[in-house]
Amino acid sequence: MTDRKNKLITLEEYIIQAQNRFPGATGELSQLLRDIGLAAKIISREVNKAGITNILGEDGSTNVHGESVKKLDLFADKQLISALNRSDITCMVISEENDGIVELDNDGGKYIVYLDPLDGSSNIDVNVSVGSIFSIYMRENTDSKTLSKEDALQPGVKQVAAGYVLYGSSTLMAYTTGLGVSVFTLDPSIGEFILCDDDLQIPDFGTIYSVNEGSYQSWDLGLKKYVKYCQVEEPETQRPYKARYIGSMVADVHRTLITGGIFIYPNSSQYPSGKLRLMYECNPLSFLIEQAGGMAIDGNGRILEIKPEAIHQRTPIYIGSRQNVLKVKEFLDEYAEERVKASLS
Ligand code: FDP
Repeated sequence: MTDRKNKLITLEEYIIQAQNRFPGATGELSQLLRDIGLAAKIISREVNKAGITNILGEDGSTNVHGESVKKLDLFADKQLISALNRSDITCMVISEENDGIVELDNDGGKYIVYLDPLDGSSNIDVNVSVGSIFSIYMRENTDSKTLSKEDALQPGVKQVAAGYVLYGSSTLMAYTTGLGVSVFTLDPSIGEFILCDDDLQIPDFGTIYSVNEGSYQSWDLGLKKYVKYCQVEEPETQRPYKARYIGSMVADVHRTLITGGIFIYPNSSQYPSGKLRLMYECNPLSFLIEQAGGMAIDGNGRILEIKPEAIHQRTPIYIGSRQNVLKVKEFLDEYAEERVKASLS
């Protein structure tokens, strides 16, 4: 935890202090993070009173992935995009809720922002934690006036910042600019995010595994064997591990970041390329987890090194404590041949 325990530091102050450490910084990224912080407060307020204002439930449409859209998803999408449109910093937004790219009014904007405005939204109606995820890239091609999807297809290693806001028992924001992970909790009485940790580290090993076991039959053999390994009684290796699955990636990954362990959303016969989205779910959370000392892979290599081909691309993910991720990789590698044989038969 931070050693500045007796001094409350707000998100705004912290961002300015961090910016001052870089003499050449223009302050634009800081402004962008502050804009996201503002939208997060508005979304948090709405999430907390969702039942009262009858904003719960589906709006009747489906998003680009064919999933039913909840009213709060749309609200969160709108708030974040209009917050980003306030300052001339962001040229383009890609959001789970929009099929194509959303061009903002700022041709000269330097940044491209990916958003999952309300992750885990199937949990909204049952009062379970949901979150907003963001991932920020620099626009590389500044010569061309026109923007295209290609400008946005950069691998995760090129993120300049990423983070999430978790609307849980309290509202919390975690972000990284590549210099560790900082965490803030929203104090609703003063409407400010207050710094609670400025260098969060994930335990190197944890005793929780998190995966939707209902899909067990459709997994590759390596993952089946790994999950059976987690369930074996062996006190010397602290097994059996505990199973925990919220069903909101942002909440499951947040728990993993704090307590250690592993969160998995694999490929399966139902989702041959995995279900979760590379650009606005897996990349930002992988950046954070790596910055906290953990690991994130797609079963073969690092998530952050995947070369994206589409803005809404999906990927399998194994993310969490270093030792746990390395262990599942051993199982996946050991049974990789069976996987190839199965795909050929
Ligand atoms: P949701 O569909 O509720 O938005 O983003 C997809 C996601 O949630 C993740 O947050 C979550 O981890 C996963 O889907 C849950 O999927 P399953 O219901 O297949 O377990």
